Amino acid sequence: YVNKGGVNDINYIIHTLARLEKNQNHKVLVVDDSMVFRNQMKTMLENLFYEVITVAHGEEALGMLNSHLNISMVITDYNMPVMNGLELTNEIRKNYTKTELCIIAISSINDEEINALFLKQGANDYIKKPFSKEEFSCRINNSIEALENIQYITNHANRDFLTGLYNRRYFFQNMNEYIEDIKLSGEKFAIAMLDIDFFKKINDTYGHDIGDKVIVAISEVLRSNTSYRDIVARFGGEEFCIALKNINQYSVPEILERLREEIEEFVFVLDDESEVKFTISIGATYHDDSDTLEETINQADMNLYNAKQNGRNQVNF
Ligand code: GH3
Ligand code: MG
Ligand code: MG
Ligand code: MG
Repeated sequence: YVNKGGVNDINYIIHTLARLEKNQNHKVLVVDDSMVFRNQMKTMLENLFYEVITVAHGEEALGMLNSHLNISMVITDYNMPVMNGLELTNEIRKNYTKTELCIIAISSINDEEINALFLKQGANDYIKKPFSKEEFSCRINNSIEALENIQYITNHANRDFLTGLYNRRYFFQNMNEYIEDIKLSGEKFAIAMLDIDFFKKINDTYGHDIGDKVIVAISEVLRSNTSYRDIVARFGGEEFCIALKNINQYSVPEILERLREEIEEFVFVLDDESEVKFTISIGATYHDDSDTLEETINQADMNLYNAKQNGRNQVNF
């Protein structure tokens, strides 16, 4: 229905067609007690290329959100048994922010306050029945587009451009929140600082571009040899910092030694099929509850200095 309702603006049509392709990446959860309306919504959304899941009430919706990662949008009715749309919106917002999930409320209810109430509870938008298909598709697409933009910006603010690893800013933000969270549980973590050995020589021998590719290759080795819980960050040039979370004290030297070996064994093959090899030095320490994050990082950094002094390609604890 790109061109229904008398809209002939070519830019609008081009924009909408471009959206259809992106919409395929989004799951939309429709919550409505009326089967007729659920099916009608499903058809309209599928015509916009969204992947659609439908449920008949709020509790089912909450269960679906918990079990399905990656739902981008919830479209909820107001009048439903068990839990009305406002209560559902309120429940969802306890766990999902507007930067994670859009909520759109739809109702025919003739109460002027309802629309503001939904927005106050955290809905992104409100659509009053009856509505045209065109209004529906514009509002749904607008909210999804805003979500995409926020997620794009957030991702770029948190990550290093070259490697896609987390950046220093995100590392500190995440770790300070984590340290607050583990105060009660007593969970332990370790910090490792890593620096590529004789990296200047790689740049001087093969050029800066190959140097960059080596940094990317090493990033991938670091990522694939750590847990999804760990924070792997590029702190600068050819220096990395890893937070190993929720550790069993005795496993850390082993994990880091394996990481060092993986990098030592890694072969970077150039276009002319010649091979580049490199090693990394690692300084690490456990976080002590009485220390600040900065103090722990400084300790790891001193240990990295010692690893370099003692001959490089080693882990110093
Ligand atoms: P060491 O074993 O003592 O660490 O020796 P090193 O040569 O690696 O010395 P250092 O860590 O001090 O040098 C880092 C060099 O890495 C300096 C700079 O030329 C290079 N470098 C820093 N950032 C980048 C980057 O983003 N890309 C590339 N290609 N090189 C970088
Ligand atoms: Mg209803
Ligand atoms: Mg360095
Ligand atoms: Mg170095």
